[in-house]
Amino acid sequence: MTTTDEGLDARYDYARTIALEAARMGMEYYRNRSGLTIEHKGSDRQDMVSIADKRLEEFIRSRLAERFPEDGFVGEEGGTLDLQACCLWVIDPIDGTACFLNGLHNWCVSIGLAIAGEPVIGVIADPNHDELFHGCRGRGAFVNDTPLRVSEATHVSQGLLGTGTFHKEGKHHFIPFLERLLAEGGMFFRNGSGALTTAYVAAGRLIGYYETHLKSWDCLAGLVLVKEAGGLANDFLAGDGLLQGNPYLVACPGVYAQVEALIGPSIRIGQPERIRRNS
Ligand code: 2AM
Ligand code: CA
Ligand code: CA
Ligand code: CA
Repeated sequence: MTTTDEGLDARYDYARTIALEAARMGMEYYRNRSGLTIEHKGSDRQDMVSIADKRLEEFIRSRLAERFPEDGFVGEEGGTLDLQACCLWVIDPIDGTACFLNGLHNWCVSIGLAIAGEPVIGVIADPNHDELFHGCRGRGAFVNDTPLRVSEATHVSQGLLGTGTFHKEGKHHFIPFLERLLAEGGMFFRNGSGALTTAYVAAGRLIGYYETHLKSWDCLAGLVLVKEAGGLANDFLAGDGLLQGNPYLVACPGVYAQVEALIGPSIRIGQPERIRRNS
């Protein structure tokens, strides 16, 4: 890692500023969403995008490039820039687009930073609930100014598990997984935003979160929060996870292994990274 503490501080501060600005822009579009033209990505009618996603990504990308021209960038709507850069921003301008376009409040702006391939900064701005989730490796994770801590649950029956799937990937595994979860006395939660669901795991509101497949812009920022809040995560960035995505599991330490067992061997979830706990 070549970035100094000063460089990290500057990026952490700036990411929070940009996320709040982008979230304010997002709210303008959200209030006027009836005027937005909705496009569909591919053949999945649930997979939507509008000019709001594209404009917010352009905004975030240009603001980052102004301040940190040497950094690389991966965004859901705009593709990639300089993947070899040591500091790589991984952003989702609107995570929860289907909610956004349907008038549901579960959407956010997600900005993550990986340094030398490791997630180190995570910022998730939820303007509908005035919540700014943020964390930086070794410095803890917070919602606004309140420190985050994962749940103390030791069994899936003791809380709610975030989960979800796409039509095209993993759907055959998903229903059997839900059946096993319910049989154990567990309960599922889906809000349509991978970033917010991950932030809720960090906050202890959910005991964990499993998706059959996520993209890095859905969860890289959130991974920092979960790790800093004492949670476990699978090796999501293994292989070509950064660009192609992977199965995804984050959970509090007390239920991680149980959820992994419920997922079963047909989905390769990978080893959890051992996470240091803040005291
Ligand atoms: P998005 O709103 O940025 O596209 C996990 O559910 C993630 O997948 C969400 O964060 C959401 O990100 C995306 N998503 C949800 N439903 C989807 C669908 N039907 N097709 C593609 N992406 C979807
Ligand atoms: Ca997303
Ligand atoms: Ca998105
Ligand atoms: Ca999308």
